Amino acid sequence: MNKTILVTGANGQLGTVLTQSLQHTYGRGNVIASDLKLSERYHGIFEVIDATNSERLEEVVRKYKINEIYHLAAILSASGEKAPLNTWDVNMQALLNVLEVSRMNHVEKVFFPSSIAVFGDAAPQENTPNNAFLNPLTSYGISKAAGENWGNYYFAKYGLDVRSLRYPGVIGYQSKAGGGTTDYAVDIYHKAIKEEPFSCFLDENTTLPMIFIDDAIRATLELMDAPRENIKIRTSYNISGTSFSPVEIVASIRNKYPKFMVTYVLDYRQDIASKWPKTIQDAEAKRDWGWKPQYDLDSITAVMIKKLKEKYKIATP
Ligand code: NAD
Ligand code: AKB
Repeated sequence: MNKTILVTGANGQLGTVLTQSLQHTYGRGNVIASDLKLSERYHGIFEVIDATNSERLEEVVRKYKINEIYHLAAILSASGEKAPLNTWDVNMQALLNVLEVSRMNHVEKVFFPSSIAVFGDAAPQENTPNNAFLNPLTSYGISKAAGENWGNYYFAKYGLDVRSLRYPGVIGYQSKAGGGTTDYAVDIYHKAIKEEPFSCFLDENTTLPMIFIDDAIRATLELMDAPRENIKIRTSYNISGTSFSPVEIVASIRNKYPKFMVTYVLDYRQDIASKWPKTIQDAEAKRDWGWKPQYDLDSITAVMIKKLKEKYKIATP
């Protein structure tokens, strides 16, 4: 059967890259991108959808006979703490709409991105296992933990093929990061290649799990392509890319830009980051669908610098 795919939140950091990748694999005419506003830069079919509006979501699902949804629309951790109840409302309503519209309209598969934000200070911070206790401490993390359980519920009760990954902080050059606690690790490269100083909102020794965008997209597509019977975890899979602290990313960048200046001006995001895992254990993802990351910190730095220089048209001396 032909796939007809809907992506919600397609204008975001992950969505812009994922929709292109899906278009490449399944054809431009089979991928419908959607977000709150039309993206001028998008080439392909685009529908404006507020995912909290279930009628509008259903209208588009029926119009294109959608059979697969990548539900990326969400408010992330740092933006989320500015209006916690609104974050809960948006993130939960949007997900419940996607699950219910899918169930009622013969959508076969749903991808729901979860996050390392589901873990709180009750989980081990090193090698955090898939089944660690979840006590998320942000509204965003609470919505992701609840979302994982709703995905599991729709699979168990209705057989809806919901699959999920707990992404670490995603680092990519194609789009800006969208209001998360890990955003510094994207923004820092933009400053470095323009040879401007960077002000970091996290303490220099705060280690967090991170993943390069190519690894994140490949993990998503590999998870979604795996045979149904291989998917043993219907809440969400831990995936690991690499882990580093601000001082380590600065050192990696200084190999290319020895004069790169960084100051540390901590804010409320430090408190969020300090309760998240430092390293992630992803044995289940490796076992069930063969997950293997390809990028470490220095290879991320090399690609980020090269691609951002191309983007900003900065000549290599
Ligand atoms: P982003 O903030 O860059 O993009 C989210 C998109 O969702 C935005 O374009 C926004 O306009 C849209 N959106 C927000 N509310 C909406 C609504 N009501 N209806 C429709 N669209 C709406 O986020 P991202 O980094 O691309 O993340 C995508 C998904 O992956 C999110 O669910 C996020 O929680 C998850 N995730 C991301 C990361 C990361 O580091 N980027 C890590 C873990 C999990
Ligand atoms: C955030 O920082 O909110 C996201 C995430 C790890 O979920 N990047």
